[in-house]
Amino acid sequence: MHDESQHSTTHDVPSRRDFLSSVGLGAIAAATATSVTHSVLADTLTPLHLLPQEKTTMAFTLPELPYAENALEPTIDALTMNIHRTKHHNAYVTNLNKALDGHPTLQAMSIDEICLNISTMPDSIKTAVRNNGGGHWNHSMYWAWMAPKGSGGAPSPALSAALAKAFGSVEEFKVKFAAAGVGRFGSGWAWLCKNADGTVAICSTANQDNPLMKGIVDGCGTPILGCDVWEHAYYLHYQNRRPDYLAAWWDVVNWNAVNALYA
Ligand code: MN3
Repeated sequence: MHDESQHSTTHDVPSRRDFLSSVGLGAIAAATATSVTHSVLADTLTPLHLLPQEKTTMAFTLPELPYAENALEPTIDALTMNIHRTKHHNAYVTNLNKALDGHPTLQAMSIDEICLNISTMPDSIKTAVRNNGGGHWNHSMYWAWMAPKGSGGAPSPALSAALAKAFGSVEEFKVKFAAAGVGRFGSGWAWLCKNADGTVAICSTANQDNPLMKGIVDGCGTPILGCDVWEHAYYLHYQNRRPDYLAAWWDVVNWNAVNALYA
């Protein structure tokens, strides 16, 4: 465990340096209307600082979308986007902050570090941090992993080669990824992960767990793409038809973001 007595609110930069220093969608929170007209994250992804950039307060905050709420229609309707972010995601942020209250060392961590160090969290808050910290990381990335149709680019040559090696082709990857999402019983996420040797693999997790959570989720690499398969992600438009949501979702995947995370 961390020695919280030695630290106050002023952590220096290295201590909260993001785990994936070369990849980061941190700018998502800062992405404002001025940057949303491009291929969405192309700008904000360089230099990718994974999620929360330097926090200016001890509290985590709900990121803004890097596109309009209706920008993903018809694949994902504006009302779903609104409820999903301002209600569901916001609740994860609120409850994460509540759980971390009184733990300044943990508050000073980035959300990447929180997930990576989930096993070392105090027992009294571990479940709350796992659920709500995972929820915050997963959703912040989910917004960044999507882009309006036509603006998300395509898999890079390097990523395409890795997908072909692992799954036969990019199209076969999509089928297998969707199957992982459909096969997740109840609520959870489907993931594409990069292994240390550059190979890629698909996995899925329950609830708000993610592959960064070593000690809880083992055997997965670093997540470079994830899809929310909780019913709240698709129910208004697709009702019970999770396979239809997963099939349509490729229209709004932000491959530029995935490529950057793979690189
Ligand atoms: Mn969700």
